[in-house]
Amino acid sequence: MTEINVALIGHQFMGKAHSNAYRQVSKFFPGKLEPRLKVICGKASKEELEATARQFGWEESDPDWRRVVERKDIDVVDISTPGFLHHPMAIAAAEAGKHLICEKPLANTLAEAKEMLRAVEKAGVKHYVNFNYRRVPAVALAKQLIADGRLGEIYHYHGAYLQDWIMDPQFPLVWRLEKKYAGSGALGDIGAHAADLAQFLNADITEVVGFMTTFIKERPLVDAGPGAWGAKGGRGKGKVTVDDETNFLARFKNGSAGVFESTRFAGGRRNYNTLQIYGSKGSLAWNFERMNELEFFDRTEAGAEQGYKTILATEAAHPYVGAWWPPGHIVGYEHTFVHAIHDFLTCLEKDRMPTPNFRDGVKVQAVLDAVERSAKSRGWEKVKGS
Ligand code: SOE
Repeated sequence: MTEINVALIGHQFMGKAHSNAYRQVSKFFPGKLEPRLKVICGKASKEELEATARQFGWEESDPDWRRVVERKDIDVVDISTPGFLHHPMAIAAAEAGKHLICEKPLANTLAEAKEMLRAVEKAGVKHYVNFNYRRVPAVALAKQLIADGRLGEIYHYHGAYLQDWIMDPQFPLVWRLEKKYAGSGALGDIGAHAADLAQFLNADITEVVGFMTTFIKERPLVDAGPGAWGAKGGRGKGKVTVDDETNFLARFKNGSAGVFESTRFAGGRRNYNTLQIYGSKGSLAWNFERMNELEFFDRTEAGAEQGYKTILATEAAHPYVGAWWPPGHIVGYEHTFVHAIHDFLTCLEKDRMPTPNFRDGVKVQAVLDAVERSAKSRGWEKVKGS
């Protein structure tokens, strides 16, 4: 067993999900490499950071990320921070020769994403961007069915990722609602997942036309404490500078047509990440809120038997699930992070490049960039890739 020393930057939601994955991976996916939780960084008081380190089993904590990425004893740097920090942290870590894991979207702009890709390729390190929904077993099964030709020629791809967590006008101005921290709103946060899944399952997106809406244009300022980015003290309201929703149409390289929607104003949809794919021989549908189920319509079946069937993707033959539980014992959101860390460690062990990596991250960023250009030009825009 060889230990891989990890430094995690980010101690909130994603920091907790990644910490859990590092703790679990070797228990369920034992391999030659085992992550060692060396140090956690974050924007927090010393006490809060130390408490998070103890809670999730990190050996040390350090508020100074620049000091940490330079440490000689660190092999992997995991960037789980708000988007505006991805670029400086990834460049510094790559220049220090560290393998990189970075939360999605890769960056806040296409230019930043391209610089990050150049830095990791120049450094010759492994790099992964955490579009974790690719590692839902039902989605990995969908990929297998498509690769086996079970859908035939693809005509349509629909990607709708709906949430509702900021519908209350009293919800404060957090960092995700400010462009300088998040880059964009629904588009970059959840539309990025929809774009990555589409390019993973179907084909590259070549051109788009879209529009973006901000329904609530200012929100209460709150002091969310030392651990939160974007927190503003005092009273009054601040301007929302990102989209609350984005819709766009897309053309794919394989000639199929795409429809995309990402919003945080779909009441009742808590994390409703969905896709539908329609081909000449079959169709697929998937909804994260029923993440273990894949709807499959086989158009080649005899007429009387034609219809959607629900595949419960928990059989040992389905990707990843055999490492967890017997058939029917479903898995959850946190398992996708464990699958990602397992695959990343396997790539380190076998000297392979993980997927999706920063090159895939740039391809998603190029789609987001084209959508934002279209929202301004009000016309079709080409996706300017890597
Ligand atoms: C908020 O929209 C969020 O936490 C996203 O940032 C994650 O990528 C998604 O998995 C869940 O929702």
